[in-house]
Amino acid sequence: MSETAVAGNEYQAQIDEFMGTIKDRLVNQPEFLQAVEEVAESVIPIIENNPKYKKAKILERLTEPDKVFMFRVSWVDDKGEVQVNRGFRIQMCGAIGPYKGGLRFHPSVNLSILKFLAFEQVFKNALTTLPMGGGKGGANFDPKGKTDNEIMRFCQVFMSKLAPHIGPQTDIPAGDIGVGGREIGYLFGQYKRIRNEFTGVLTGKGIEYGGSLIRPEATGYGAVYFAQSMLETKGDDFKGKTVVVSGSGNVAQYTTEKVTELGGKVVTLSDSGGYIYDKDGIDTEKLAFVMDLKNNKRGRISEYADKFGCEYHEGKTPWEVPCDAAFPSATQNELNEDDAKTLISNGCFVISEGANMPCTSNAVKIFQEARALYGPGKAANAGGVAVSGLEMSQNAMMLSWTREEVDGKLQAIMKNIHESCVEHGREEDDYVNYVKGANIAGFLKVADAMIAQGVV
Ligand code: NDP
Ligand code: 2IT
Repeated sequence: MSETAVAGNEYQAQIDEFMGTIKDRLVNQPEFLQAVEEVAESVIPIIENNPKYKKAKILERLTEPDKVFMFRVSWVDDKGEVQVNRGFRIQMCGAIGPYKGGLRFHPSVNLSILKFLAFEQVFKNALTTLPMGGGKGGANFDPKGKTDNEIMRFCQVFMSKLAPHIGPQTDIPAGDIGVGGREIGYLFGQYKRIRNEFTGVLTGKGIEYGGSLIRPEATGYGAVYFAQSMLETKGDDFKGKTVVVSGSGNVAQYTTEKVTELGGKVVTLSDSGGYIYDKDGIDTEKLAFVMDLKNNKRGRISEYADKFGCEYHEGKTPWEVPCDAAFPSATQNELNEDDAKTLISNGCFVISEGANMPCTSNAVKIFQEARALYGPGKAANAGGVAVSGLEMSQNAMMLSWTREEVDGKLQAIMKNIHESCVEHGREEDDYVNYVKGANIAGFLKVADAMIAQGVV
């Protein structure tokens, strides 16, 4: 039996007891509970063996946000009709630096989803080795089908409401689903108008006004670098590997670019409508089409199949396609237990999460039982926020680094995260449980900082 299984059994009563204390008041927050339970399973054995963490009630404090802001965003659409949305910012934990994390604009956005994302961000940011606390925000706004002017008006009202609560030393938002370069530009412009100051209050900015080179590429590249490190533990690499990617947004695009550069073949991309399966591989030219389709024309991935004459599977996810490696890069819980079984039985042995919590808890168990190389989002997709941290450094110093410098630092950070996971996640049979490793490494840094700063 593996160490996880033994530890899981040994501390199950304490895990259940802890989850029992928070479950009752969080019945309506399933995603948040899912994220907390996974961390609790990893860190409760540490807490039980270190009375200082227990006495300081670190896990109890980490699962209650520092602050939550919720606000109305009313704006007028192009037809002159009044629209009302709900905006949020969760400031989860500021023990190791100012709150840092993305903004998501998607109709599904609610308190549970943003709290799970903010909670994950706390551990992820700690793993990067940069001084950043954890936060997340967004709105239940659907950017699909909106004109540029509507997006701008929405962003301006959203920022008017958010501005009092953020700042370059307080809380630094960035992009996430539905928030890319265009939205960050409008949000930045409005912050500057209200505050009359030009500061690094947001990351993911355009290169002309304080952005960092490699920030757009960082999450996807980082997820591939992380997978590369996992492969290296087996003396393997991406050459000749068949790779399945979900999503077709920022993370999926640059994952595809880096896998291709390293000699792998990406055969799928998806969006909420379905997935395309291109057996010949999505080469540089085809990827350029996807980037134009998604980032400029804001079209559907099915148009790829029309253009290049490949298969399109409406309403389906790409996990049924045989592959060596999978990069879930769309959204939470997009890969379930059955998908995991299918992937494993088709020979997939590397899973690197570009998205946040894309695999259900049962899917993760299937991967780990099969002893696959499984990199959880808080480790594998940390490259995005890491380069956001590097953007903050460049803004503070009022200079900008070259592509090579930033990419070099990103690679070093991803290697370091991989090493931390190995250090804290190695099982008795030498299998690396990257979930356990990432959770423990992130937790220890944040917990020690909290203890040092007293009960605040
Ligand atoms: P984008 O908005 O650029 O792209 C999102 C992609 O995911 C689109 O293809 C979208 O399809 C698809 N998608 C979104 N929601 C759903 C859904 N409910 N069902 C099916 N497909 C869906 O976002 P990003 O690429 O930036 O983000 C993707 C994931 O990566 C998210 O989980 C995010 O939290 C995570 N992440 C992002 C980072 C970043 O720096 N951007 C950093 C770390 C993690 P459609 O257009 O049809 O909605
Ligand atoms: O989930 C994430 O790490 C992000 N969306 C990026 C956060 C950031 O501050 O760059």
